[in-house]
Amino acid sequence: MKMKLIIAIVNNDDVKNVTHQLSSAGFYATKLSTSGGFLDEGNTTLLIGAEEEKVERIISLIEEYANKRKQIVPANLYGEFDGFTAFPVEVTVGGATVFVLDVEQFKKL
Ligand code: 2BA
Repeated sequence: MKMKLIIAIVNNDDVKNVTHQLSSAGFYATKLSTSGGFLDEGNTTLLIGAEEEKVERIISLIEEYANKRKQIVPANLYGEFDGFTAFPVEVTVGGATVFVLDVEQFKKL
């Protein structure tokens, strides 16, 4: 059976809902505390190992429970202006950023 590794970066506000839904549906997930390189705010990276045919279901669960949100960031962080003239700029964050990788071996020892 082909295994995949789903790496999903989820907003901290949504992660409880997402992991609850995943485990209720019988999927395993590992949570890593991470932070975004741009906003420098905490988020959570989920590692989810699953058979290939379950990947779509997992992604749609994540999609359903990870919300898109708008966030105001200083424009100098956004790279448009320098220093004191910075006006806030709105960016859309999430719902989730998802990578799907092939797994060469999966073992529980
Ligand atoms: P952050 O890096 O803190 O990015 C937060 C939000 O800021 C992003 O939301 C996006 O709207 C904006 N943003 C990030 N980098 C930008 C840039 N260079 N120029 C303009 N706007 C930028 P999302 O795209 O939803 O990403 C949410 C979080 O997911 C990111 O937090 C980061 O932790 C992760 N992420 C997103 N894309 C990634 C990638 N290609 N590789 C690794 N991690 C990624």
